[in-house]
Amino acid sequence: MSTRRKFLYSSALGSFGLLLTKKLAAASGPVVVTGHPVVISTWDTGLAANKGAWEVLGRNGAALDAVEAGVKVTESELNCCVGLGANPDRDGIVTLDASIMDHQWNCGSVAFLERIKHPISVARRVMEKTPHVMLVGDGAQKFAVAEGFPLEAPGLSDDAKKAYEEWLKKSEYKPVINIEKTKSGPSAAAGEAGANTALAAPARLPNGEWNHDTIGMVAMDASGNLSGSCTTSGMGFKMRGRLGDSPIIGAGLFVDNEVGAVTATGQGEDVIRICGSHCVVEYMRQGMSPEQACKAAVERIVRIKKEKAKDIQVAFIALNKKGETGAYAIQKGFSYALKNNTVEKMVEVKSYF
Ligand code: SD4
Repeated sequence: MSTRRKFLYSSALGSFGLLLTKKLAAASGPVVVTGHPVVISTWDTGLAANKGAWEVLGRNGAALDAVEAGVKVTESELNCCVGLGANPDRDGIVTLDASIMDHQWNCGSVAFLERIKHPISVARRVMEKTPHVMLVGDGAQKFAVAEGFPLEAPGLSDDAKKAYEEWLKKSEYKPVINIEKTKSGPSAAAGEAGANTALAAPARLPNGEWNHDTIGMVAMDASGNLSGSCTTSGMGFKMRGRLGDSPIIGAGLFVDNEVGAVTATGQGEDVIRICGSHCVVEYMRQGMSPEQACKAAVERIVRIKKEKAKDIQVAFIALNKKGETGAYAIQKGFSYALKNNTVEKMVEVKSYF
């Protein structure tokens, strides 16, 4: 074969090979990183929760088991915003929301659930034992009891009782006129509920902290599979029956095992309106890094909310298939907890403001 013919032959083979490689890559999906488990979760409480998750991930357990075990740690703690010790709604009753999703698009959630200590585990039972994705209120509680979850005594933790009494006093709660809205600024309302002061929950708690917190956790196990969980009591002193984003798959939590896993915290109404966690996953699918994707979703909320964005906090945390993590928030002060084989730390998160 002449040199020129050899060259043409080998470059044709080369192109064919390249084409084949590309096709195979497309058919088999993204690179799967194995052997490097990682877990991230929202806020400081995430450190202890990650430890719980690591008991599973560290012995090569499944991400799904890890994200359930991890957030159960927070549900068991006395906490303003997660579990039965948390702040109640404005009628003085604690109602809990939770969701869970695995690496095969299986998902389950509970909302408006009372007197059950581990809503995340009930969400998992909904996912695994019913043909449904979501159970709420009495139905969710009945299901939980039938599944053997103890019905805890009604009532508030001492801390929540104090906070509620304080809130009632300061806010001069009345069903129609809600004075804390004026204290917290005109955009302190729970989303578009702002049109009606009676529907607004305070943007800040009596101690000045943002009135929201939750634990959201996403993890990748040693096999490279992703899962996520999210559990909360929602906004303190919320209108009775109010649901946030946390129990809504695609809003407070979304896992796509081909792309990444995302969870949200903050003012749920504004996460819901852009299907926040799903939105971040889709940005990552388009090639953005976890942080870029979270930032793009935050910017979308800020664009929608305009001036009102100054008074709300929303943050996303994200994990992609390479095990890379990132986050972004509207306001300063948000951080997430990260744990892998070599690192265990809090990560300060960049913000829009
Ligand atoms: C919610 N995102 O219910 C949840 C919890 C939270 O503000 O952080 N509340 O909206």
